[in-house]
Amino acid sequence: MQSSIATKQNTFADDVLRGLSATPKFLSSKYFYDDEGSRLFQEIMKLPEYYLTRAEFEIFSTRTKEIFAAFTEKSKSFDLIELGAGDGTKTAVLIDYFLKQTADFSYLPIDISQEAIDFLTGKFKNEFPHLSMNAKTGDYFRILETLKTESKRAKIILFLGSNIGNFSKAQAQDFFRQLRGVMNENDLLFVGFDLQKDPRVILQAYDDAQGVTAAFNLNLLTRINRELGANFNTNDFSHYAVYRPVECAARSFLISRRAQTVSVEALNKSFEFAAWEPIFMEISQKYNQEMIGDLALASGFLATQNFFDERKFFVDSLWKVSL
Ligand code: AVI
Repeated sequence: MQSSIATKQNTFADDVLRGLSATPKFLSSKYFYDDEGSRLFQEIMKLPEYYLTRAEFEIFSTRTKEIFAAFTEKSKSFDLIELGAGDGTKTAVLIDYFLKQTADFSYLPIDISQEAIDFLTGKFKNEFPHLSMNAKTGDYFRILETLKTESKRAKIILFLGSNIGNFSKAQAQDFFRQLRGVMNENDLLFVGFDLQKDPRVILQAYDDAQGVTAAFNLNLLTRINRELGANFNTNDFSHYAVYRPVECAARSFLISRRAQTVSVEALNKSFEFAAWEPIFMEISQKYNQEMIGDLALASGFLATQNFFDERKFFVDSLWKVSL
């Protein structure tokens, strides 16, 4: 189960109103993950075109020992904190190894979705009966703020799966700066970035042949229908993905296939769509090593070690707090 990567701020209705009133129109991809959206994302992760999950899993499976050495270099005991933990498949590889090393650590998954946390807790209790686990639901930064003083142990914060890619570069910097603010000197950050590669490979990952990514995007319209009483007809919109190599970003849109009016009961408002008008749905920013180093520096960190998969499709980058 994938969960939302963002923190709770505005309501869904506020954000839909803002996005559909804007020019150009947009909707936030953080709302993709209702039950059906989470199920579709699970399907995406298994698609032949969607290399990201497999590449990061490869890193966790082949570099486990070195990752453990890097995590325990300064502090032998630590809290392993995962932001937006999802189903924990990749983290399970690390946890299994850490437990075998009799490492002194606790696992603290944090998510804004109670459902995601309940699923993960059940799964890990079963898989790792000896794991000390303390799951939390709520706003990342508020929880991390309380942990800053509550726990004396070093924090190792995981932000995996290229979740950072769904932020623009400015939003990513802002997010990391906020994280820096709740971290202590010996804490570490471990971030998964999708890397630049053949643009065709990237584009296919966001425009798969089976149309699962299209369904994943369209599902947000269905969610707006259900939760806000809108009357979107999903057949009147089509998914369109682009990858722009200069900006290193994949973007997805829903295109209105005809001129139409959509009403949203909860907002007491109607929205006009011109024929072929786009709604911007999601950014998936891709990085290179230089961009990662710069982003770390700009947000108060130093990127100290990078773990790549064999094809260099993906990197998990270890960041230290810069003083
Ligand atoms: C969750 N996130 C990292 C995914 C990505 O690759 O940007 C979401 C996704 N969108 C379409 N396919 C997958």
